[in-house]
Amino acid sequence: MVSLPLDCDFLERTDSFLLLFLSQVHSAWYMVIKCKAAVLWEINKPLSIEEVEVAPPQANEVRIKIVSTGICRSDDHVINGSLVYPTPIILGHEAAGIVESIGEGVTSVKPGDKVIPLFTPQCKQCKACKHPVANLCSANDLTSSKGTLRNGAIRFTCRGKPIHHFLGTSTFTEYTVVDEISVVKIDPASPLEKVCLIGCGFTTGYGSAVKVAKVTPGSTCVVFGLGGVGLSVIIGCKSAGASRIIGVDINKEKFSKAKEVGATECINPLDYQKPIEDVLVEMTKNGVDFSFEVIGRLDTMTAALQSCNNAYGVSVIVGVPPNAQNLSVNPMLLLTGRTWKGAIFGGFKSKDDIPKLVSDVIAKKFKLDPLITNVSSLDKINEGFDMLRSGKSIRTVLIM
Ligand code: CND
Ligand code: ZN
Repeated sequence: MVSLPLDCDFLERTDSFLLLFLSQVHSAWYMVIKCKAAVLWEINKPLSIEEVEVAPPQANEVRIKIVSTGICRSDDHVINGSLVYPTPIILGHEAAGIVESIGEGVTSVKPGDKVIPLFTPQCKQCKACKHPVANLCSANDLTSSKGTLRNGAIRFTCRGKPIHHFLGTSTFTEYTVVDEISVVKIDPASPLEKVCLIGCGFTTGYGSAVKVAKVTPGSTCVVFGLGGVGLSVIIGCKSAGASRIIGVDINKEKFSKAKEVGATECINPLDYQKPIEDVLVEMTKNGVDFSFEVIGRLDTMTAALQSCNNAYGVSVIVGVPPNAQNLSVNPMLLLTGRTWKGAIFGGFKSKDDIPKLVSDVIAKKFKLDPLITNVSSLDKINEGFDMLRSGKSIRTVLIM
């Protein structure tokens, strides 16, 4: 916790009014906060709105008042069991908020700062953080799936039971506690009800195009899956100067929005007799320069790979695949010269890059508005998930 200078010398020098004030502030900092949160007690069940206790932040931890949080398909992957995490758990990883209190040793944020929690942390010490390009900090909880803070701690309790953290963030709650490496200060002018999308969807998609694939001017791209992340890939392809951007989705309701953000054409695999990769190779005379799988299915990952040019195409896996399933591919697909890669969080180094992306939003370099189709409240979170599953929403943002 923030240590106030309550040593003996200080006590003697300080008048009683100031001391009373300081002790009240001090105890407020140590207080457990009771607030509302959406708890997943077990998989394949709706989230339950509960009163939870949020413990104060300990050393190198930060307690955040969440202001807005988006509903991403990765949260749904946990609900349906395709991404495995321990339950009970508080999901949510795409948010913006305000620091409420800080633990001892925290220097990069202070109470009152506007912040974004980071589901991909940046410790700046591990090999990945020190690598010039890599961004998967070894302190991440995606690969370990522990459902705790970095030191194994849990700061949520509900009905007397400890409730797990998700990806070091847990944002479907009015207050959360994160490690300092999992939060970054953003511009005080940030519109918090929108920049939550910088915490996952926009950044993941945009970075997959500009940073991971490194889309080139005049190139042809195909994006499989036109949800919030896929549309953000399209925004990235367009800003990198791609001249042809083909959207692929089995839900044609997604096409108008895809065109609004930059797709030059959209196709539905259900409209064709032959495999969609063959359709794309024909349409583009030997395959696209860059392809992106932004759904999280094994068949579309292979189709995306096969859609790119066999000599120089680059295919990026963005979608999170179902747990414990493997792909079998003919290595010839790669031997001829294709590159197959994937990335978390669009390859961005979170602490370094998020504040810049937020500044770009404030400077109107990108618009997040087309991605936000619904604004709702924490109480209506299950309806928000239903909208995502039925394909009726792109992003629902919950305002807390
Ligand atoms: P969302 O569900 O909004 O979009 C997926 C889209 O795919 C929908 O429009 C579907 O209609 C479409 N679709 C489904 N099946 C098919 C199919 N067979 N062929 C063509 N289209 C299909 O999801 P989202 O945009 O929130 O997330 C997309 C994926 O990205 C998902 O797997 C999520 O978990 C993942 C992701 C990855 C990362 C990362 O860091 N790599 C971060 N966040 C989310
Ligand atoms: Zn996400």
